[in-house]
Amino acid sequence: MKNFTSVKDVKDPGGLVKKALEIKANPFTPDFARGKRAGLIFLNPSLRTRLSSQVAVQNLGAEAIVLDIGKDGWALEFQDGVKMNGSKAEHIKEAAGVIGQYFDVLGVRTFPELKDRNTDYSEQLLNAFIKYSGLPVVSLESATRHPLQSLADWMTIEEHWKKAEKPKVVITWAPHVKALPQAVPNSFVEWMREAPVDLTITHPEGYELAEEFAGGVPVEYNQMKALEGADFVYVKNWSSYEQYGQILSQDESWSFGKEQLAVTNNAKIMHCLPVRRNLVIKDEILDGPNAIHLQQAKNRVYSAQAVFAELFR
Ligand code: AN0
Ligand code: CP
Repeated sequence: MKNFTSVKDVKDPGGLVKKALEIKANPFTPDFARGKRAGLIFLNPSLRTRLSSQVAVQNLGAEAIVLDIGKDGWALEFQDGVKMNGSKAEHIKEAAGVIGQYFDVLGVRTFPELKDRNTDYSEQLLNAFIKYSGLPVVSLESATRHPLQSLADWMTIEEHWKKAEKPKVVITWAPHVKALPQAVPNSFVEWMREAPVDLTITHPEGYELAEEFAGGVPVEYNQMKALEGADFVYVKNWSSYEQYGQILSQDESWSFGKEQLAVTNNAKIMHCLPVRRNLVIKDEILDGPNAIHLQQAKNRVYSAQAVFAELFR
C-alpha cells in the first residue's frame, strides 16, 4: 500500500479489517516503528481523528507531530503559476516539500469547500500533498472520502455480527442545519460494497450520492420502508451532490428516533460523530442500548494503527 486515501488503495480490505481487530487484541508494539515520525496536518477541525491517530502512532512506538495548518500555518496557495501578491503567504510546493523532509508518513485532513464540485471531487488539496511531500499519505478525511472512519465502521460491524448470513445494513440521511460533505457516506458505501453485507441507501430525493460511489446500490426513498429488518443503521447528514453543496431538506421526520428503531431488527445504530443530538439522532437512541457510536470511535485507534503500521514499513 502506497497511500491510504480510498478503499481502492487497499488490496484486501477484509484482510485489513482482520488485521485491525488483531491489533485491537494486542495494541502495544513499541518496537514496531521506533524512531519513525508521522506528521498530522489538519486544515479543518477534528477531535477523534486527531487523537486516535496520535494514540495509534504512539502504540506503534513512533512519534506523531500535529500541525493545525489551517489555524497555525501560513495561508497556503494551491494554484499553479499565480503571482502570489494576495493573502496567501506560502505555496503548497514549498509547504509540502518541507513537510516531506521531516516525516516518514503524512496524514492530511482537508474538507471540501462545497462550492465547486469538480474542484472538490478532483481532490486537488490531498493530491497536492501527495505530489509535493513525496511521502506515503493517509487521508484523515478528504473532500470526498473518510477511509479511516469506514475501516473502523467495518470493524465495528464485524465485531457485532456473528451469524452466517449477511447483515442488512442501511445508511440513512438525517437532517442538519449546516451543509456537510458527502465524504463519510461516500466512503461508507465504497467500503461496504467490499464487505459481506446487504447495503441499502435511504435519503430524500435530490440527495443521491455520486455514481462512482453509489452506482448499483439500492436506493429507497421511503426511510421507514428502507429500515425494515435492518441489522445496522448508519445515520448521517450530507448535502446534495446533484445541486452541489445545497441543503434541500431539513425534514425532521428523518431524525432517527424510537419510531425508526421499531421497524428494524433491533438494529445497532451507528454514527461517525460529531452528532447533533435530537436533530440527527435523538437522545432516546444515543443514550440507549442500540447505539454503538462509542465503539466506532474506539475502533478509530485500531483502524489508524493498522494503516500506519503498513505505511511505516
Ligand atoms: C464532518 C463531515 O460530515 O464530514 C466530519 C465528520 C467526521 N462533520 C461535520 O462537519 C459536523
Ligand atoms: N469521526 C471523525 O472523524 O471525527 P473528528 O472530525 O472529530 O475527527
